[in-house]
Amino acid sequence: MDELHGKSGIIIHHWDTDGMCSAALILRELEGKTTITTFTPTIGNYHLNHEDRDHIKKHATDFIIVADMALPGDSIDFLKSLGKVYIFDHHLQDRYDIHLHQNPVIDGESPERYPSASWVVGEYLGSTPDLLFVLGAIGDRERKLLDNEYIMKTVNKVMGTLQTDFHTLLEVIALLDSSYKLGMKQEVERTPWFLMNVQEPHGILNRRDLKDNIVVLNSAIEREVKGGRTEIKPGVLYQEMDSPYNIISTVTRKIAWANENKIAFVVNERFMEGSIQIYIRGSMKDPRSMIESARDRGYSAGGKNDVVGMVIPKKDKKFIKKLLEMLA
Ligand SMILES: [Mn+2]
Repeated sequence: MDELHGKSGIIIHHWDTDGMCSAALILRELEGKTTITTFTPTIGNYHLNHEDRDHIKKHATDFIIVADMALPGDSIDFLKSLGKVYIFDHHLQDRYDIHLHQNPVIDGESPERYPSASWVVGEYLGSTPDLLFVLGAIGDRERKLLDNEYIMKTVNKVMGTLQTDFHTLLEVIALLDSSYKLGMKQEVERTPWFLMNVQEPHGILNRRDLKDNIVVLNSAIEREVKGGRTEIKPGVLYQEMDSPYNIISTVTRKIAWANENKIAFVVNERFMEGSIQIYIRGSMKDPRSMIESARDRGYSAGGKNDVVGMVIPKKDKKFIKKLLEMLA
C-alpha cells in the first residue's frame, strides 16, 4: 500500500480478536509512513451510526481502511464520500466499487482457506504467518479451526516457533476479547497499537488489566446463569438480563447446556443504548423464519440451526412476543 505513504487516514476494525489483529497487521505496514488512527464502531452495531460518522469524518482525510467488518452499502457510500476506501474481509458480502476490496471469499475462495481477516490482510501484505495471523483465525473459529487441516499446518508451525499451544492461545483470545465484552471501546481501539509490537503470547498473557477483566466477566456471567428465569411456555426458559456487559451469548449457551431439552431465550436491554439484544439457543423448529422476520423489519439478525442472535430497537419490544409465538 505504498500509495498511502505521506497520507492520513483511519482504520475501522471489528472489536474482536480478529479485527484487532487485522488492524495491528495493517499498522505494522503503515505506521510511521502515514498519519493513522484506529476506530471501532459502537460495539454491537454492524453499521456506522451518527456518532461513528462524525468521528470518522474528522479523521479520514485521505483514506479509510475497513478490516473484518461487513458494513452495509450506505455505510460504504458514506466512507467513499470521504476518501479512498480499502476493505479487508472474509465475510460473505456484496462486492463494492471501491479502491480495493480484498476478500478472497467473495472471489470464490473457500472460507476454510481464509478463516479470518487477519489471514487476508497478512497474505495481502506478504507477511510471514505469525502470532497475529493465528490469533485472528483461532479467535473467529475457536476449536473448529482444529479440523481445518490446511490452516492448522501453518498454525502448528507458528505455535512450534513460539513454543506455545492451542489451549494457551485460546486463553490469549479470551483476554483480548474481554475488552469488547466489557464495552471498553477505547481499549479496543488502543489494542492494535499494543498488538503490533507483540511477538509472543506472554506479551498478552502478562497483562494484569486483561486478567482483571476476566474476573469481572466471569462473576457477571455466573450471576446471570444463576439468575431468575421462568418457563414462559413449555420447554422455553425466558430470562431478562440487566447487564452492562456483552455476555449474552455466553450466558445463553450456559443456560442451554444446563437444560438440554429446553430452549434458552435471553434478552438484555442494558448493553446497547436504545436496543435490546436477544439470544435464543436450543433445538428450534424454524430458526430461519425468526431470523428472516427480524431482517424484514430491518434489524440485524443471524444464526444457525440451534442459535439465533439479534438486536432489535427498544420501541419494538412487542417483537419479543412474536418470537416466542414462533417458537411454538
Ligand atoms: Mn473475522
